Amino acid sequence: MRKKVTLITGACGEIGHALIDHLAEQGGAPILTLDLQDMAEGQRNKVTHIKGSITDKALLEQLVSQYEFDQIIHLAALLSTRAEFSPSLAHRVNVEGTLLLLDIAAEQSEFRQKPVQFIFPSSIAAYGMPDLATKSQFPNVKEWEWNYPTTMYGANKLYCERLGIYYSEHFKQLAEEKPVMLEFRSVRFPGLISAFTVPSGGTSDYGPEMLHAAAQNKAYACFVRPDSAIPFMAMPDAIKALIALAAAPADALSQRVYNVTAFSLTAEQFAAEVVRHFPQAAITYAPHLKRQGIVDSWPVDTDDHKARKDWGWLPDYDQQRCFAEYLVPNIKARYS
Ligand code: AKB
Repeated sequence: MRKKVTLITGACGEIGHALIDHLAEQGGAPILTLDLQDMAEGQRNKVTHIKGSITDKALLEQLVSQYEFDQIIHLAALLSTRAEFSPSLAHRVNVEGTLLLLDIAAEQSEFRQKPVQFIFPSSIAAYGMPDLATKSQFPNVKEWEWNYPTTMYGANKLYCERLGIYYSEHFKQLAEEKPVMLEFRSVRFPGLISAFTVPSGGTSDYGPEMLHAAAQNKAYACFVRPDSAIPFMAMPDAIKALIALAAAPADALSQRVYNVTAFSLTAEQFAAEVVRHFPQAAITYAPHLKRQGIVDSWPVDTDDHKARKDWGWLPDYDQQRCFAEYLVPNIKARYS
């Protein structure tokens, strides 16, 4: 008999790192992880780790022959800056990799006559504000507004959301008999900030980068203008959102893709928080025009009232608590 597991792809990334700790502590289903990297030493005993790519169909088929995926938490992706340097690779990983996993989840749902739950983190990159005037005129965007991403990553995320909805609601719609379909649920995250890992390949990275640099007494040149505003969220809240959405009863959900947000900051306000806690921080601004363009296309904040209403979403960390109680003490301990 195949072993029932939760499959986490991209498990060695920032979200994966925090999610594994959380799930292992909860003691739920066994966790199977898949990532191109080796699993961090401190997490190896918490999971069964497979080193490999989500684009490797033969590997995925082999995993299906050994494991029953009750839930797939699909984190693997090339982030927004990295994807601009390798757009076709990004499409292969972010879209084709997701399609392979959706296919597997769809097949498994039919085979076992029970939906596989498919959890997908999307992003504010799914939005594309045409200019700064529009960005400031519409600071709290709803899920279906301004869905005109300017990046490969954002386009990939938006399309994969649609694919997930297709596989959950319309898969094999012309067949005589309606199959048991997978159950797709997605959250659109703002820029995430972790005290324990430093991001790479993203465009919201200037926030966490300036904080981690200050904690190490390193000067930091921020790659966006001081007035650049986007939403951010503490990593524990991101994990909270994924877990709460996964646990919500299906009949409570009025949509499959939900905004979640915590607080919105300009780069200057972010830097002021950093300086408040690390008075020696040396932060300057050296805007990178192209990365600036990406940040300018993302909304100031998102409207997450649907997540609040449908599944009780509420972040634990506002701006003040995020820095004072989560980021600063943990980062200080990390680099001391
Ligand atoms: C990125 O910057 O690409 C990500 C994101 C906002 O999805 N952090």
